[in-house]
Amino acid sequence: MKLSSPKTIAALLALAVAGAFSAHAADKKVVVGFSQIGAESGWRSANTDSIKSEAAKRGIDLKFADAQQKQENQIKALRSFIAQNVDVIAFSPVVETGWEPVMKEIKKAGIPVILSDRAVKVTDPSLYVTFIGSDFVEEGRRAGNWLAKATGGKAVIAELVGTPGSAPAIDRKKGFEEAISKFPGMKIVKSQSGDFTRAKGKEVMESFLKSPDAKEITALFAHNDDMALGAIQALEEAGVKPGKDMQIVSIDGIKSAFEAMAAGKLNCTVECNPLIGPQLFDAVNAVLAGKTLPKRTAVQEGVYEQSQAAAELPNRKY
Ligand code: GZL
Repeated sequence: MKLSSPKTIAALLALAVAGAFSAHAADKKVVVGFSQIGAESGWRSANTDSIKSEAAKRGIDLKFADAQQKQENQIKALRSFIAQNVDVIAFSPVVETGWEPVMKEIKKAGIPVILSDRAVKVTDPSLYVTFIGSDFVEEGRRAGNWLAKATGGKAVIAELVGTPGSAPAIDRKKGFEEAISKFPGMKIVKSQSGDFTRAKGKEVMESFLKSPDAKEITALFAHNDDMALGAIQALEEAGVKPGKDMQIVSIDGIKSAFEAMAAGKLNCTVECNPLIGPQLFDAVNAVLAGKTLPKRTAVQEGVYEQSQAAAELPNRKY
């Protein structure tokens, strides 16, 4: 092909222009819009820290919006990200449903979506590229299996449920009930939402303790550590020894849960890893590089009980 021919020059020109306007010219900062649920728990704060610090480390321009646990605030934030024409949108959906319309608007704007921490129920899976988060059903199963082992399959259980309609609340309950269904001597006699907060967890536990059959309760399953810690406070104020008079199992694995286990007030916490910032921005880079991603990116986590608490405490990053 002759370099001076008009055809060659046109081709070379087109290549040069394409390079200049490539999806991401090397010098342009990647802009990510992130809608976070709120700051309702120690887990959530650690999750936010992980996302913000990783974005800063990678020089990402992060537009961060805190929704104070309200879906309408998340939807407003998502629409503002469309208006700002960010490169990628990521969010942690406070509940599973009600996202289809705004996610269709995002798709129409040609902006890829990554789900962080919690999943959504949509009819069209092409509305998001990947979901990075834990297997909440397995977390519930692990909590149920631990309690069955600790109580010899006999427990009258009170349950503090997470945010109604949220993926972790629905799935942790499902996994826990599946695990204890194998033991006729284990039954849930009280179940109410504490909305994943310490304050509500305390309030609901106080109401459980006022009920006529309170004395029958031998175990507590809390969908997160913050509600368990609130319940522990309520138990102590009522003269009940948490971790001794009542076996308590919760989920998240935050530092305060390890401190409560070391003090003998909590019996087990099932880890739910909030430190997904690195995985999130790896996915952002992959999406912008045009790579295909698995629909689901799992997060690794374990189970910790009292005997391990003191040794594990110094290693806890959140
Ligand atoms: C779980 C996360 C839950 C935590 C709570 O991935 O969505 O929300 O378990 C938090 O502590 O509020």
